[in-house]
Amino acid sequence: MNSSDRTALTKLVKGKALELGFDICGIARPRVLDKNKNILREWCEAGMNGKMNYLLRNTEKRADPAKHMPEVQSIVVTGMSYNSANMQKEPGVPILSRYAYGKRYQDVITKKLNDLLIFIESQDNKTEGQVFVDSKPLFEKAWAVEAGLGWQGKHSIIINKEIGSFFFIGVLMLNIELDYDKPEIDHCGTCRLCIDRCPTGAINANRTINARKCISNLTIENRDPVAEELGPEFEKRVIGCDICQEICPWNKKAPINNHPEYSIPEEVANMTLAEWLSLTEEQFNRLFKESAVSRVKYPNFKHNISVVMNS
Ligand code: B12
Repeated sequence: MNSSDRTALTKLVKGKALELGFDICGIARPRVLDKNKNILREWCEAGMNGKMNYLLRNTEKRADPAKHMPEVQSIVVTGMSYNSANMQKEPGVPILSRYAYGKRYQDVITKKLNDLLIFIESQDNKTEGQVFVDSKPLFEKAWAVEAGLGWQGKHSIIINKEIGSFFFIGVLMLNIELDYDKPEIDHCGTCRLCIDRCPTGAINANRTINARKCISNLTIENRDPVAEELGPEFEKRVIGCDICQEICPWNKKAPINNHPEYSIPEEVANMTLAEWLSLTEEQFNRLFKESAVSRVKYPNFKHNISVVMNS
């Protein structure tokens, strides 16, 4: 492909990504992310990964896109905002993190990236691609930085100048060359609001977090029920946590999105404290079957509600 065809196709790919419902899209040049690999290993050796032992498996593959797709030439990275207009309405109820409001992002984004791939194939029939949404070992945040979507904030989440940090990342590797974007630079400066605001002191000074203390990890990934004595620190966060993102100045001016996929169902938004405390297994299964909440089993969810509300 000559350079003007490549530029034209790049424009089409980015335009199609927006048409499919992504808010931002950039393209990274593949390379081996050795620095990230070393930081990950040191982080796990220091026990910062908590019980997420899977993060130490496949570190070579996590750092090298060619180990997933030997013929990779471009890494398309998308961001889809979940900065939803609708929120929980009743005061004093257990707080859901926004990423658990709507449908599982892995399902939503995988479908959209597959549609994007079909579109690119229709433009160039030699195209092959692979989709990644938290499904295979890959440094998704690092690729978002490489593709110019944002920088890694002190809370370790990617922040974009226009849409803030409440967005999910999706990755599409392609065997064709497109025009590459430049990596984004840091815009946190001396701000340390997220570090100081985290109620459990889970944010390290080197753009990583301590998962053993992170409320998000302890309420979702850690599979064990939350320990009784931790309840008072959790500020009613029962599934995931947005405190480090809510305090971030870049999110104060971020636009609200209208993606119906990530909107909280009215029934959940209106639940009162009494309704949360008497939530039955049938209601839990019905209300949260398509949401990230379903990663937690009903008995643990009930236990976590009582622990965080007893504070
Ligand atoms: C494991 C994981 C978690 C764990 C650990 C979080 C973490 N910070 O690692 C837990 C369960 C706690 C978690 C929580 C959340 N997660 Co999560 N999680 C992941 C996952 C699967 C892997 C992240 C990872 O690689 N961690 C390993 C550590 C070591 O990486 P790291 O902290 O980014 O550290 C890097 C930097 O320190 C960097 N670095 C630091 N200094 C320097 C210097 C140089 C020179 C260089 C080159 C690099 C560098 O190198 C390190 C390695 O890359 C990704 C999906 C994916 N496959 O990438 C989603 C992902 C990061 N999660 C996501 C989300 C939305 C969340 C939550 C907001 C959900 C919630 N509301 O509760 C919270 C946020 C908590 C937080 N502050 O991080 C999104 C983030 C989107 C974004 N805009 O960035 C992702 C990308 C999923 C997705 N596809 O959208 N998550």
